[in-house]
Amino acid sequence: MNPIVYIKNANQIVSVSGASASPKTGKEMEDLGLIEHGGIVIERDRIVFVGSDEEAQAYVDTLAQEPFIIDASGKLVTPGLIDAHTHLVFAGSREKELEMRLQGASYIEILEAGGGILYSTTQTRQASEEQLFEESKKRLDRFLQYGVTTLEAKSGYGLTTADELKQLRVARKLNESHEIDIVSTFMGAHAIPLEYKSDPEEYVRIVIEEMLPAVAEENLAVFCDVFCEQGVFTIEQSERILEAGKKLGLIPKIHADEIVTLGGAELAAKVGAISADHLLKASDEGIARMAEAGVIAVLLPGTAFFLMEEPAEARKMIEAGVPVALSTDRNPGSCPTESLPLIMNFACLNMKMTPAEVLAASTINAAHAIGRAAEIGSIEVGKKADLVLFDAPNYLFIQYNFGVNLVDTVIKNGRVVAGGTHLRPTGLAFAKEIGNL
Ligand code: IZC
Ligand code: ZN
Repeated sequence: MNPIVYIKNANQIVSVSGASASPKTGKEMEDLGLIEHGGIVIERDRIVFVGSDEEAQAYVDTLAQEPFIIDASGKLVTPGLIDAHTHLVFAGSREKELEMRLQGASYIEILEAGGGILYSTTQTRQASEEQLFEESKKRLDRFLQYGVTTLEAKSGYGLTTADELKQLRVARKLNESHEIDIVSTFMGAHAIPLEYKSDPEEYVRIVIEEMLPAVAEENLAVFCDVFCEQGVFTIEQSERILEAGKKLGLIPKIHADEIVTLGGAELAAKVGAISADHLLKASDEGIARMAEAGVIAVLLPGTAFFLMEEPAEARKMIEAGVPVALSTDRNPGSCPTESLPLIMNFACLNMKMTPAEVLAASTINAAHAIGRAAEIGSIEVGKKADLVLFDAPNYLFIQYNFGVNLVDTVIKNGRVVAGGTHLRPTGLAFAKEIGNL
């Protein structure tokens, strides 16, 4: 018989329903499909019922078997959080750069001096697949504790065909073995490696003619991303790389207008990118083009915070009708955290997104940004049972009691897979029981 799990008597359920076909924009981002005193029923890995707790009880009463009950009294239930932008797979760390930046060096100066991404590239090239797997798995475990059930992972610390493939193969293995689902992005165009510093065009040629076909051949990525930035890849090079990716079936994404206003937002609209990410310095024209083309703005306020920069103009984007998603940008240089809830706090407090918009942005809109909205991102019948129980009475509370892990229980594919700092011993025993189903 299929196991049935009944999440009983949640104080509040944020269902984020009704936006699986297209991402939420404007005022729609405020509509969370709230259910007070709700219940959810799960069969195997799918949600089969969501509604008031009385209705949920009536639903399970009709079933021929006893459900496992998860008591959600006093708790908030949301869809599993989705991180649509991470650089998950790398070796080593860059804490020394924090000190350099505090002494006045800029992120780009550190990169131009052979540090930054290039330092992580050296470390990643030297690492075996096993080492990369272990280091990245630790980060994934932490993501899960913060309620993340699906994330996107980019390559881009290999910068040779073999080393890019190595990173993507590690991401694939992690996807196969870890509770978190991983959607991969090829980002060979993350930096010009030192050996091509005097001939960046030759590196672009290698990305287009060697790396992209190899990635497509092994079916190792869904998306192709480019660090389109002054001193990294130009608009023209980015366009060529993304168009070449498109021909091989890879959907474009862009690191756009992070440090200077280069026209990355406009390029995202032109090439039909699924998302443009960062956008700290996006022009009004770029924002308008993104709205017209339906490009999702993946905003990364943890990066702005860690680089001590002004964050993206989220309010302007939402008012212009751009669908906004939120993500960590987890990477060793400009955002070393797995706490998506903390990023949500930054979105609220530093970008003035409302608590409702923040939740839409880190669930259904993030699902759209990785092409998974038909399966995840909301609590609706038929979707995957990826859920987070927060030790919070309502959704406002998780922005108010900021910077602490309020995650109580994480459910992935209908199974309890993690508890946060508040999971009590009884909860752990229960998690083991359900986890072994
Ligand atoms: O390792 O610095 N911005 N890529 C673009 C990054 C940050 C990652 C890094
Ligand atoms: Zn990034």
